[in-house]
Amino acid sequence: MCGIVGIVSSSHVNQSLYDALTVLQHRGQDAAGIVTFQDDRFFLRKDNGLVRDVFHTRHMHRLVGNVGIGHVRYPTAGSSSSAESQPFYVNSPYGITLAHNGNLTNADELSQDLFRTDLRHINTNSDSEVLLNVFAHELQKLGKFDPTKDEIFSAVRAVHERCRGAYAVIAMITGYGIVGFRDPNGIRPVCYGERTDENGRKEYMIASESVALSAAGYTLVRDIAPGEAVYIETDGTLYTQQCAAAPKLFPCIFEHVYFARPDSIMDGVSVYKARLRMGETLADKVQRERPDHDIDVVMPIPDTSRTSAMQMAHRLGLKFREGFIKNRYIGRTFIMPGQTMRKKSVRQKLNPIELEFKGKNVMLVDDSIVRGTTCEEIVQMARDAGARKVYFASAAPPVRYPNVYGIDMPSASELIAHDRTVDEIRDQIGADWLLYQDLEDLVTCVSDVNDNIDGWECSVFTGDYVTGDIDTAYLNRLDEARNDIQRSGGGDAMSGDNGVIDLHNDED
Ligand code: PIN
Repeated sequence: MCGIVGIVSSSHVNQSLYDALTVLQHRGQDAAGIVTFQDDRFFLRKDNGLVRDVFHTRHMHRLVGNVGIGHVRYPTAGSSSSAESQPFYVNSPYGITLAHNGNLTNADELSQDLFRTDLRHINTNSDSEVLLNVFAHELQKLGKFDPTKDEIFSAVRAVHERCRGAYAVIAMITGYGIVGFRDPNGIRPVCYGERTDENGRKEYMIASESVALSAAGYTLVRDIAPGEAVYIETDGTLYTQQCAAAPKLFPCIFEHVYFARPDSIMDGVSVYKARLRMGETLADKVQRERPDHDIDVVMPIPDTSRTSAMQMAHRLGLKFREGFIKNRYIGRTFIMPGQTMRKKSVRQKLNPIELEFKGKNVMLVDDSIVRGTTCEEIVQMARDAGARKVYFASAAPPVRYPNVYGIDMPSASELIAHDRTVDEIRDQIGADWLLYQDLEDLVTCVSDVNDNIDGWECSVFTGDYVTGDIDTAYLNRLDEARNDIQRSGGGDAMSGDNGVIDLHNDED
């Protein structure tokens, strides 16, 4: 998962891009980057790390210009090198940079086509570099010195024809402007907003989540429709066009479960409201399953589940208590992602308030159970703190299938719910009762707001992939690639570790 932003303004955009990336930091803490342009030159700074660590004053001073885009990256298997941080750049045509959230499901085939037919070299394992080169190639085919908006839209149309999977994209065409587009199923979110400067000139921001707009004083205009492109020229002129043959809106339901900030509105749906409803439907399930339950207190596992847990407690007429305190300053970590480290770090991240547990039957609420390792630790912590019985509720249904649309879900074998019944999972995590949200309930929680939503991308719960191109062979290949990367410890040809410097990056 990643966060993307693009701005066309009447003044320098460096600070606003930085602020927006900070607001979108929850979408990715692994790497960050900003590119701007002024007088036909672009300026790029990107590296691994949090936004506050990647950009220093000297970088910010160099990021001049009224147009720019930015990216924050979530760590995924095999994308840990700084060379794979975004935005990516190609020099021809025009000098294009691109920030992408999502995952192309046909990246391997496209990469081959780009190399053999389009004569383009891809230097990383990133599908975002593939996507950028497809877009660049389609623009180059037009062979024009000065691209018109219709030509830019026709290049996006060609991207939709060639690329499959999930992609919310913001590209910057040096000297011309920025273009934002969304895959024909609208799986990943992206919206745009506007504000007016003191001289009455319109300024625009495109971003993954509406919270980035509101925090910067932009008013949400709307989400970019599936398949649609928004092109904003350097002078602030905005054009939109539908570029897909048969667009459908199937947003990723997991954004509402976990990824998005609660103060965002996505495709018309308030994330906060959806999470409140998840708490209500969980409470109703408690009443259905155990009308004579003996829960004393409902507790969130901070932070995401807090909204649902609060509403669940309210609906059940029970006490809501903070049983675990999260260390806010654990964010910067030198520990590489991995199962053992993940387990160890739980106790550094969360600490129980014993008096809330002593002798009580506690209902712990989390947003989801993925690998189950965290839950196992947390259940044990609750027992160690003196709980009599430990119940566990997940605001999402069992996660049983890998995600192929840009959420870094482990391979099926690592998912605790894959090939396990709910009772088996309960025993595995050591809880006295395990309660999962029903999928129909989850869908209800995000529905009834926007008639344009054709359905929800729920593949991690159902194994049904909306793009229709995912089969067992694909998932097996994904698994193997993942294992290979984990065995080799990641890395690629342009990582700084190999002594090769990315020429376009504003290094230290
Ligand atoms: C964590 C949100 N949430 C907690 C992410 C843990 C699954 N995990 C998904 C639960 S926070 S596990 O609120 O953003 O801090 O099942 O893989 O162990």
